[in-house]
Amino acid sequence: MRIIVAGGDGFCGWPTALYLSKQGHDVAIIDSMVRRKIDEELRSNSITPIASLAERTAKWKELTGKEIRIYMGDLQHFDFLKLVMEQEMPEAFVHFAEQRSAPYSMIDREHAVYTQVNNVVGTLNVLYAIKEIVPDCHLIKLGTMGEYGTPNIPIEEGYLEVEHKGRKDRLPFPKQPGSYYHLSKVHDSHNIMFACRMWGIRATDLNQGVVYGLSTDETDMDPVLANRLDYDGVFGTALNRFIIQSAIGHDLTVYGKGGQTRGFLHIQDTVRCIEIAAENPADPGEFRVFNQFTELFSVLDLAKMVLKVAQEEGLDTKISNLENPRIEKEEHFFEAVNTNLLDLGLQPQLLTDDVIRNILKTVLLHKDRVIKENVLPNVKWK
Ligand code: NAD
Ligand code: USQ
Repeated sequence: MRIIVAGGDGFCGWPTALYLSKQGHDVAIIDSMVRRKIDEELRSNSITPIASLAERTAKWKELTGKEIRIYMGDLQHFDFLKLVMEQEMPEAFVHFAEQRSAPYSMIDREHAVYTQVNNVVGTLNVLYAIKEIVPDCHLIKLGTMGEYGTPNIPIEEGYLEVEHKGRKDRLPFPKQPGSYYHLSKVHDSHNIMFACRMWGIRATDLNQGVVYGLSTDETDMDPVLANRLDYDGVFGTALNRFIIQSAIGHDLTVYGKGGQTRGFLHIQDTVRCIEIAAENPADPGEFRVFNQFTELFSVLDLAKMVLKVAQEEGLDTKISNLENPRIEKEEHFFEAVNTNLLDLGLQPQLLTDDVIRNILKTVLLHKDRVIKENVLPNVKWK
C-alpha cells in the first residue's frame, strides 16, 4: 500500500514508518520538525542521540534498499498538504502529527491555544485533503485513551449502547478528558466522525494508551535509526520516566497516591497495531474506534516493578510520592475493553521484568545525556 506517516520523525511515527516500509509498503513521511524545536524551547533533549530525518532515511535506504520519501511541512498549511497528497495519492494516511504532551498543553494560555490549533486544524486539513484528493484513503488517526477520562463504569471501544426513557441507541462513549491536550483529541474525534457521516470517509480512531519502550527490530539495526526517548517532566511518560529515573539515581516520581490507572503498550505493539488497522480498513463512511493498549497498570504498581528490577541490577532506587501537579483522580475504578485489535490478530508484548531490564540497559548507555533539572515536573494544572 502507499502509506503516508504524518509525524514520522516522532517517537511513535519513526518506528512505524520503518516497520511499514520493511513489510513492503511504500512509505512517505510528513513532519514539520516542531517536536525538535520544542526540545529547544524546553531546553531538553531525547536521552538517546537522534540523527536528522534525512540521515535516518538515508541509512534505512543503505541498509535495506528501501526508500522512505520525506516531506517537511506543517499539516496546518493546506497548500503544502494538498501537494503532498496529489503527489503520493495514499491509500492509508497514518496521523501521528500532533502536539502530544498533556503538561505542555497546560503550561499557559499560549501553549493550550497552540496545542488545540495545531491538532484540530491539522486534522481538519487532513480530512479535507482526503475528501478532495483521495476520497477512498483510510485515515488512521491516533487518539488517546485519555479521551474517556476515568468514568465509574467500564470503558467501551468508542460507543456505548444506551437505554433511555424506553428507547435504545448506540452513542459515542462519554468523554471526560483531563488536559487541553486530551481535549484536542476529543475535538478531533468529533470532527472525524462528522466527516465520515457527511462525506463517506473511512476512518479508524486509535485510542492509544501510554506507550513505553523505545526500540523495535528496525530501530535496533543501526544507531542512526535510534528512536527518541523523552524523560523530562513535560514529554516523558510514566513507565519510561521511572526507568530513566532509576538509571540516574533519581527517586521514582509517583504523583500523589499513585492509584491512577491507565492503559499501556509497548512501542513494538504500536507499530503492529498500525499495520493491523491499515490492512483491515474501515468501510466507507465508517468511524471505527479501537482502544489501543495491551495492559492496565496503576502508576504505583509500575514504579514498584521498576524498583524491583533496578534493585536487582544493583541500583539504589527509591519511590517518592510527590504532590500531584495535575488535577486527576488518584484512586478510582478503571476497566476498559480492548478486544478489537486482539480480534484482528494483535499478539501483545506484555510487560515483564526482562522488558524493563532491556529498556534500562539501553538507557544506562546514555544516562549522562540526562539534564537533571528537567526531571521533576514543573507544570501545574492550577
Ligand atoms: P512525538 O511528539 O514524538 O511525535 C509527533 C511528531 O509530529 C513530531 O515529530 C512532530 O514534529 C510532528 N508534528 C506535530 N505537529 C505537526 C504538524 N502540525 N505538522 C507536521 N508535523 C507535526 O509524539 P509521539 O509520542 O510519537 O505521539 C504520536 C501520536 O500518538 C500523537 O498524536 C499522540 O497524541 C499519540 N499518542 C502517543 C502516546 C505516547 O505515549 N507517546 C500515547 C497515546 C497516543
Ligand atoms: N505520572 C506520575 N509520575 C510521572 C509521570 C506521570 O505519577 O512521573 C502519572 C500522571 O499523573 C498520570 C499518569 O502517570 O496519572 C500518566 O501520565 P503520563 O505523563 O505517562 O501520560 P499522559 O499525560 O496521560 O500522556 C501520555 C502521552 C499522550 C497520550 C497519553 C495516553 O504523552 O500523548 O495521549 O499518554 S493516555 O494516558 O492513555 O491518555
